[in-house]
Amino acid sequence: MDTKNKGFDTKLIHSGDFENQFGAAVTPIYQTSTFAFKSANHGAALFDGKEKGYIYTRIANPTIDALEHKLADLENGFGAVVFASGMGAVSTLYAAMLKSGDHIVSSAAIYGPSRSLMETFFKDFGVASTFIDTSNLDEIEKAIRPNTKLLYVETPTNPTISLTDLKKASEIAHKHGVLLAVDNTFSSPYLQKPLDLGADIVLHSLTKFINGHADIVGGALIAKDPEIYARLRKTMTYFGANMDPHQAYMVIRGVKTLSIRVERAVENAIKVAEFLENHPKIAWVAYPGLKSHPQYELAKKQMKAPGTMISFGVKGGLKAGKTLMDNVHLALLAVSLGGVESLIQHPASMTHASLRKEARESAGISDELVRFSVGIENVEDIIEDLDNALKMI
Ligand code: LCS
Repeated sequence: MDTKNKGFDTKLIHSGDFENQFGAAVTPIYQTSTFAFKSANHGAALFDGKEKGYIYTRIANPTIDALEHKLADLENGFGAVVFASGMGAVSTLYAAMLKSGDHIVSSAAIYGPSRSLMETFFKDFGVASTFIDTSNLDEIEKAIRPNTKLLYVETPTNPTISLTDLKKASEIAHKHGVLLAVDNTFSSPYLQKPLDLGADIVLHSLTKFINGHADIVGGALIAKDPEIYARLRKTMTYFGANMDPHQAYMVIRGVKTLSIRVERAVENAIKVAEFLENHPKIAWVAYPGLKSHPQYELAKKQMKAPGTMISFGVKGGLKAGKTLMDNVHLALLAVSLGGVESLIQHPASMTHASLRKEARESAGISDELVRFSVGIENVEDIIEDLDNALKMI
């Protein structure tokens, strides 16, 4: 079905659909590594690009294609490339867009391995990096050098829940001939569309909101420009970080309910954040739906709703935070986020443990910070669970 001028929810359900032999209502899984050519000339024409068709699943596959079309449509991009994991997308992005002698400017508080990969492997390959607070636009301007090629931003950031003004950040980047890539994992395209705000590339860990059911890992890059899209696709094909057809089928199934899942989780998150902010044992709460958040106004402007991720500190610091985490029973004590189930975790010792202590501290990832991913359970139960755990401190 042509979903070009249709609404976001219609695209969630129907974008990427293709006609199939038996009229199956869902996209079939083409679980095959390779595709037979009709003749030697046909095979040669496919490799040469003179004819369109499938060759080999690392290069392209109909089920994977269907997901890529849907994601490109949801983010208003030219094309999408999907990966075996979010980190497959991160490493392919760096490899495709940066070479020895180049420089990247990035948010200091990003997913730990996205930063560690740059500060270890890519540093050894001769790529320089500067990690700053991208919510401060002056810092972006100051960090850009003549050899800067990429501005890489997470908004909201993992795990500090800080926002960057994407419209203004893209203007600064483009003024200096720098491309803006945005990790949109914490928002999902339902809440925020970076390409519409001026970004050039969007990244997702599909593991999170887009799949939404904690049963696969996956990643995606979506580009606005055909040439950048081609470069990302070529790099993925060489590095072999491709998605599997069954994985793609799972994401196609999961993403169909993105709007209603996120809407319910946001409703819950607002109530959980208010509960935490008013609790005497809580020291601070970072959630852009609270007036106390420094970018409360930016969140209203840039995002459809303030998201489902909350970070907070418990009075009594790390020790008290650990007592809380050990005593919640409804929320799983687990990394990952953006699924239907509530999750709680401790970034300094878990998701961001790969960062140097100084890097964590300068990024505002304090030892006391606890991260909560609000699910779609009954909110009274989520709050009761937190309340009971807080009584144990
Ligand atoms: N980008 C962000 C913002 C992430 O949060 C993650 C994973 C990735 C990229 C990488 O995606 P993956 O390879 O795991 O699909 N974030 C995780 C987290 O906060 N807890 O566990 C994984």
